[in-house]
Amino acid sequence: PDVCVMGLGYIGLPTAAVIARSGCRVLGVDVNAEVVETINRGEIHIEEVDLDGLVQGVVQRKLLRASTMVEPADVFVIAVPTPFGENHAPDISYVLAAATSIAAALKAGDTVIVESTSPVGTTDRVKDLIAQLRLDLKVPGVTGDTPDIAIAYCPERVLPGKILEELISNDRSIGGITPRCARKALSFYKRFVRGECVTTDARSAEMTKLVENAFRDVNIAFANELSIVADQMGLDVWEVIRLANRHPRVNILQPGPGVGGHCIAVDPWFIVHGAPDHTPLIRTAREVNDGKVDHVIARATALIEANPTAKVGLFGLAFKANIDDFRESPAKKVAAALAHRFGSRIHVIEPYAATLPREFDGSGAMLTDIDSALLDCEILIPLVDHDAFKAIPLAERSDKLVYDTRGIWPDQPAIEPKAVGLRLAS
Ligand code: SAJ
Repeated sequence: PDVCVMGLGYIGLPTAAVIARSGCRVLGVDVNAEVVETINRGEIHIEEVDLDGLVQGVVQRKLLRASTMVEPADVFVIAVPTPFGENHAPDISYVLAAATSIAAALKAGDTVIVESTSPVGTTDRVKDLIAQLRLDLKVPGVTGDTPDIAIAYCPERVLPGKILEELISNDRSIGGITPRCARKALSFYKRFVRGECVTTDARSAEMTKLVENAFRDVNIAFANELSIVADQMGLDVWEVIRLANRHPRVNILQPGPGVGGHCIAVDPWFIVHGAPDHTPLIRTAREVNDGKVDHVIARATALIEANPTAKVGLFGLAFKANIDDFRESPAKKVAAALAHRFGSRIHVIEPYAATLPREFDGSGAMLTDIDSALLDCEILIPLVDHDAFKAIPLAERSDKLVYDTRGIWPDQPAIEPKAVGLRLAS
């Protein structure tokens, strides 16, 4: 192959497919043999808009193939997960394991690119590891001015649901271990990226990725904190934000039941872990966003307890609007907690789910559709801003008790605080 992509998950598989479509022969490597077989059949194991057709096409044209074993290639792209472990310490063991298997296949002239979101210094660790494993190769930043290989860090910044589009249209930061490494990586990305590719050093590129997601987390935390204050004061936070955003330099994000997904709730911890004494704001933002889940559970519980005969429709389980990804979802956490507390009173509406996730096992809650929920439930609690929920007309919900955690029904009349059991807006 020309290119070897390590890790065939939400980033690796779309990336491998897009590179293959640009005409390169791509080998995708994953430790999971089932994933490898699925892709070699031209099928996919993850959900992403238009990815199935693309993968099927490039597999048929023999441009993409999958394996559990690395093979020699000109460019290696590492797109494996970097979870966090105890005390939110980043775990880069998958990146180092991928680098170890790549090291064995490396030859002079090759380029190694890390794309996995990583704490600052990870690409240096990869470089040192390769230098240690391959004493016969001149490694940039380690041995001499004319290294045999190039090593760079180039984070992705694609939005789930729009991955294929953003992989091509977004600008990229390309951080080399040396400027020459950055130029080498740049020429690779130019093959399939239409956005601007900006070169820098590896550590700055690593930090840039973390900063982007921490920026969003801090701003969402601001909105979530406002919503808790507004609850306490009996104000409509959505109205306040709408009005404040009319200021030409104010742009407050949207409160919700918490922050989900696999990046925004994780990456800020990598910064905190790297500088624990200097990150009170980033740390607090994480805590505010995690704490929002408990606030929503408490408020919903009060409303449900204040109306002991009412059935409850919980709208949405996904971690954000219009996608079928339920992993790390605050909506799912809220819904599962309420399901285990209120059992068969809970009706879950999630057009993107065929069955309730295992977190609901034994709770007695049921999955239903929008129309049945509107017939059966007196309490409605939107947890995700799916378009299908937003489209429910006021006439169908005007007589309901609504706790709108996403602000999807701005025309919904306010309800009497007594009916809501709103003592504990804490
Ligand atoms: N959310 C709110 N209020 C908002 C915006 C988002 O509560 O105003 C919530 C969402 O409902 C969701 C969470 O935040 O639970 C994250 O959603 P998101 O759409 O902000 O981001 P992700 O996780 O889908 O993707 C992010 C993106 N990063 C940024 O926008 C800075 C994406 O560009 C990154 O590539 C991705 O993380 C990643 O892989 O790092």
